[in-house]
Amino acid sequence: MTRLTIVAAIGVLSATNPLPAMAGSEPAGHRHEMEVFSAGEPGDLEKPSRVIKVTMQESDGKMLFVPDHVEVRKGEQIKFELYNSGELDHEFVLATAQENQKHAEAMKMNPEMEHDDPNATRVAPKKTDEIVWNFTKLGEFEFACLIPGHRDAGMFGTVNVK
Ligand SMILES: [Cu+2]
Repeated sequence: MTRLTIVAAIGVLSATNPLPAMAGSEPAGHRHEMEVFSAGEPGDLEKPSRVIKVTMQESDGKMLFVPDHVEVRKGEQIKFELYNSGELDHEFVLATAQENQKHAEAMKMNPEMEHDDPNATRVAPKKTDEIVWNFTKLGEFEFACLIPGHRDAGMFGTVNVK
């Protein structure tokens, strides 16, 4: 699967820059070239963050985040400390619920798609990772696991920015 077909499959990038200008430092996985994020902005590691620990897990046929609801003040920077306590890989993708739903559908067609964007990461079993995020916008956002079937199994949570 090439990068271009993945981008086409997602169908969200109407103005993708075809030049490889931004490709130099990119890790594997797909990246959205127009870096506009619905849930705010990537965090600044030089600045302080409030830490919120989120566990990713499976139990009784369900997949979930604990906690599955977070309250944030507008302008607050949050460091999500992620821990996958389950047996499977899980993702944390921060966007709007609508975007995550669309993206999850796209991933059902491209299950090997992985995320390594400022607003998203994939965490292997028993591993940890972090997402530092600046919540610059009011509203309700969602963190979800977009590995096929996981969001449908309950693997999403909400962030309310007030
Ligand atoms: Cu998952």
